[in-house]
This record gives sequence, structure tokens and C-alpha cells, in this order.
Amino acid sequence: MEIQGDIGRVLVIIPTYNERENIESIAGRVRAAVPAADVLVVDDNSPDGTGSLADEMAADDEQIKVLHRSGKEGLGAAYIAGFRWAAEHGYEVMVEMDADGSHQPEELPLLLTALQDADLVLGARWVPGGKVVNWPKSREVLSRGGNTYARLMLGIPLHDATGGYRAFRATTLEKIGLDAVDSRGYCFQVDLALRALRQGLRVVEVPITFVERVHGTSKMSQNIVAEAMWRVTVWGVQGRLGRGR
Ligand SMILES: Nc1nc2c(ncn2[C@@H]2O[C@H](COP(=O)(O)OP(=O)(O)O)[C@@H](O)[C@H]2O)c(=O)[nH]1
Ligand SMILES: [Mg+2]
Repeated sequence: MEIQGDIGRVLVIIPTYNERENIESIAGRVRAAVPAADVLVVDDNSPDGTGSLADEMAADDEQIKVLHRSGKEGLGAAYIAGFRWAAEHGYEVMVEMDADGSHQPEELPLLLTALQDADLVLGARWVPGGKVVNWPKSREVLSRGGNTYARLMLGIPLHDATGGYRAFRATTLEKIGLDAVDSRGYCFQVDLALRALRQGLRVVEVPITFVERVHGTSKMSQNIVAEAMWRVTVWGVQGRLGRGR
């Protein structure tokens, strides 16, 4: 699939924590799907050695880079470090992608094409044409419910604000101002989407097929869900009181 038009230098940021079984396959699929894009693995010192495997991959392919962090600090912190690295290195587009195969690299051209007329593109499951494969009903109920809650509570026109397959223009991240973002888990995704909307930026959802991981385990936890519920509630109440953020 071809990307229509030129959107500038693209960096696909892949946060990893214990993804040794997945990282080679996902990076290879990205490189095949969008050969012009570079890949940045952001590893939080995974005990399973994902970081050193990524170093070996980077030694063989100059379009693969690795950012090592000292310990597990959550997805949001890893992405912020990756976004900063991207800005310092002059990338014009930053993509968020999980390491576990849930976000199919073969769909990346769809997101990048949509970014030509948008400031932020969200890969969306809960829109017409969007799908999930191999998810237990319980995860689907949680994700749909969380997204409905966020939409109503925050008054935003999005159907999948918690999803983590996204493409940002560098200018979008500049306008959002990453210094103020301290969300860590799923609410990190809601936080960035909400900040983009409040800046008056164009946020577009494109349908994706999300495929549950085959190897390794999810790092989702009750704490991550609780943080998201709590913060969305606080933001919603603040918004209603007219204070905003
Ligand atoms: N660097 C880093 N990556 C993380 C952390 N937590 C999760 N990830 C990565 O974020 C992605 C999504 O996490 P996952 O466990 O699959 O969550 P799920 O898809 O919601 O079940 C995967 O690539 C994980 O390895 C973290 O604390 N640090
Ligand atoms: Mg996953």
C-alpha cells in the first residue's frame, strides 16, 4: 500500500517491556510496510533482554534505533521519552505502536495517508469498519465502556480515545506541550487526544483491526484502569466547572 503524498520523516516508536518474542517480528513488519520510516524501540530495561536484542537489530539496520531507560515507568513515560528523542532528531511524524502485534504495521499507510489532512490520527476499533481479533469479551466490554464513559464525561467526539495506534505531526506534540503530561497508563492516550482537541487541532479516527497478542503477556493492570477512570472523571468535572486545564 502506498502513502499518498509526502508527510516528512516518520519515526515509529515502539515501547517495550518483556517483548523479546515479539520485537524482531514487529520491527521487520514495520520496515517492510513503510520502508522510509525509522523505528525507535524504547525499552525500560526489560528483564527478558528485549533491550539487548533490540541493540543487535539496530547494529544490522541503521533505520532501527534504541532508547534504553533504567526501569519500568509505564507506557506514557516511555512515549514521552520517545517523542522527545524524535523531536531532537528532526522527525516530522511520530507514530505510536505496541510491540505485541496488536497494531498491524500493514495498516500504517492508512494512518499516514489520513495524517495529510489531520494533526493527529487515531487507529480506532470502536468505529464502523474497526475490529478486534481474539479479545475476550471482558476486555471488549472494558474498552467499549471506558471509551463511552470518556466520550460522555469529556464531551469529545471520539470513539476510541484509549487506543494506542496513532500518528502525530511533530507540530501537534509541540502544541500539546509534553511537559504538562503526567498520565501513565491508558489515560495517557485520552490525555493527549483531549489536549489536541482543546488546542483546536484536527483529530481523525481511522478504522483498524486490532489483533490480540499471541506471545508474552499484557501489562494492563487494575491500577492502570483505575488511574484512567479517576483522571477522566476529574477532567470531566473540571471541564464542567469551566476551569479546563
Ligand atoms: N517501555 C515500556 N513499555 C511498556 C510499559 N508497559 C507496557 N509497555 C509496552 O506497551 C505496549 C502495550 O502494552 P500491553 O501490555 O500489550 O498492553 P495491552 O495491549 O493493553 O494489553 C507493549 O509494547 C508493552 O511492551 C512500560 O512500563 N515501559
Ligand atoms: Mg497488547
